[in-house]
Amino acid sequence: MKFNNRRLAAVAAFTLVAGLGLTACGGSDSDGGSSAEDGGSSSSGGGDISVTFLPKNLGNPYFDTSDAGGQKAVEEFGGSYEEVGPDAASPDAQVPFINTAAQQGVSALVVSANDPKAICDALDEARDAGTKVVTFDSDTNPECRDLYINQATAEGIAKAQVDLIAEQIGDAGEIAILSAAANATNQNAWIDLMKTELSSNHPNIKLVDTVYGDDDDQTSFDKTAALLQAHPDLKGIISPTTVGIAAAARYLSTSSAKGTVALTGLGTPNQMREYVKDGTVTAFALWNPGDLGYLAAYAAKALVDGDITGAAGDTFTAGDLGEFTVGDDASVLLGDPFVFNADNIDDFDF
Ligand code: RAM
Repeated sequence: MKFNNRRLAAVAAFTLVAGLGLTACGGSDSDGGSSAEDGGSSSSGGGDISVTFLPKNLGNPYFDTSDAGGQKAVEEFGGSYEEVGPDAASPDAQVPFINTAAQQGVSALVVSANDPKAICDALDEARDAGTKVVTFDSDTNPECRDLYINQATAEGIAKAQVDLIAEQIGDAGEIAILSAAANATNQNAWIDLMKTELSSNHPNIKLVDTVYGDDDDQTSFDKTAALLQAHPDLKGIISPTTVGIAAAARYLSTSSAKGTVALTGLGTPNQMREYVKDGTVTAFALWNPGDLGYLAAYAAKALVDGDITGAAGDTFTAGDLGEFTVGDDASVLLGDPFVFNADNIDDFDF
């Protein structure tokens, strides 16, 4: 994976969300992950620090990109990298992978959680065995990990998506949410805040349904079809998951609802490009998943080295991304969400 560390100050002018610092990322050429169950692994380098990335599930381009960012960081600091994970994003599917990593005595685990509680016992055991635990993307309960790497504030992510749908449907009418797994910490936090934002500032938008595609392409596709059938007056869908929005766009692009039912949410430019170009989607948001994984790997190293403990005010340097400060609840913030549209989508490759 190659990084282009050009800061996209010029592109910021196109965004609906102010103040971003998104880094363009060239290529999503990771090996797509591996499974502890099938004995596969994706390792590199040597060194004293071993870092295992554990995404919600394998086969999701979002995590391919985030974990490739992690691999780049681990290679920079001379550690050894591995990615493992389950096929399905279900609450406790990650437990065997956590147990294996603990038995292997890895220095750090970097995890995106499918459930805030279901993996906590396994993480506690790993930490007792000396493994540092960093959550990224989707957190556990704070007591289950050493540090959480947050892609953007939950409030900012929620508002960006509500602003987009409001703009696309004239701030009035029925909308639905197509989410990821029902227990996903990140999506559930964003959905709660989207509801607050809708009721505070968009009285004429009515959220009529929330459905769950489990971050599975086919399930998300089917749930989109069912939503349209159940709500004939639907004017828009927000899908706060890269898997969901891509599946929904694929469904809409060949349906009679194309162009009449708006779709926005969180997507990767490479998955959404054709749907922006064919008019199915106008604009959607995200951050740079590669930067998120890169930051998480450097945070793991800082914990392992004892440079930080997760206390508020701790600082560490994350390679090319520069210095970061630990905030409340032992969390570190990457930056702001970014809005992609027809004017800028070709500037991105991830
Ligand atoms: C999916 C996953 C991930 C989320 C993105 C936006 O890839 O659910 O956790 O952050 O969407």
